[in-house]
Amino acid sequence: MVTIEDYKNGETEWCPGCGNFNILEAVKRSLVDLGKKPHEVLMVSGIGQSGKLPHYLKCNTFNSLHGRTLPPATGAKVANPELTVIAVGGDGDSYGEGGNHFIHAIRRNPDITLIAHDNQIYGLTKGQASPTSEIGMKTKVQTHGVLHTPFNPLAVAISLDCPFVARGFAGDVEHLSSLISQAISHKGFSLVDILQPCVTFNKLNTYKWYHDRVYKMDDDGHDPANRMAAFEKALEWGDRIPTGVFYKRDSEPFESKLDVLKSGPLTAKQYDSAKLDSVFENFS
Ligand SMILES: Cc1ncc(C[n+]2csc(CCOP(=O)(O)OP(=O)(O)O)c2C)c(N)n1
Ligand SMILES: [Mg+2]
Repeated sequence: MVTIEDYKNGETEWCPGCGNFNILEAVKRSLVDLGKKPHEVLMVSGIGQSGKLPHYLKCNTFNSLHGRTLPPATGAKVANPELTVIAVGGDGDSYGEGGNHFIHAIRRNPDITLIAHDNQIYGLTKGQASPTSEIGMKTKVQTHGVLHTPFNPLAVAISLDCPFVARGFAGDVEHLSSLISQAISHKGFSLVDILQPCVTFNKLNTYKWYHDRVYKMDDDGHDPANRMAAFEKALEWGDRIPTGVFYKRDSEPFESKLDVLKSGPLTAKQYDSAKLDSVFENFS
């Protein structure tokens, strides 16, 4: 039997009260609830406070570059579709520097889950505005307030027909863990955007700010099969902020369409070094 203890790995370097603690707890609970053993799981991250999450889990991990979480996660899934692959990124990592990868990974549709720690700020680099920061938010760099329209990851994902789109809140571990479990279990690309207070650098979107606004769509009778309704919910942001599963549909993941994988994972195959030599010779 798998337990939380199996995934425990060292001390964290996050600030006391950081929303990342609850995200880490929710991820562990989901993996344990799904009965995933640590060697069956690969966590891939980029650079950021969020990118440290895999360091604090005892399982397979890969730490990529800032904004480059999804390409290695996709590559690993294709090499070994039997792995449960989870990509972890910040709002800057996933939607800023990694914005193009976000869009095209959804189109490619590998069976991986993206957990986006959306604290509406660049945490690691000490508090610059991120793609999801609100207009008018003042930072040490945006001294007159943010001018750009915030990026809406959920609306973008739904517009690309992403097979599973959800939003959780780091202040509600139980609900968040249920969303992460559903995302991991759902076939195809899954997005879980997580509202995550950054207690040090984001003094606007605090736990109280979120608690005053966040509600669960499940209690509202939202139908995740209804794409138009999902899109409308994705545009709701203000006095009320919806969380839960916005949209889901069945899909055939990228790796299932690849003939080369029909006879088993690439990682289980013997390679023919003579063939490889002739390929290398072509480039010499
Ligand atoms: C290619 C590259 N560009 C920029 C940086 C600098 N950098 C590191 S983390 C980061 C932003 C972190 O913000 P976010 O992704 O939201 O993660 P958080 O720390 O808030 O969890 C930036 C700009 C870098 N390390 N590499
Ligand atoms: Mg961030």
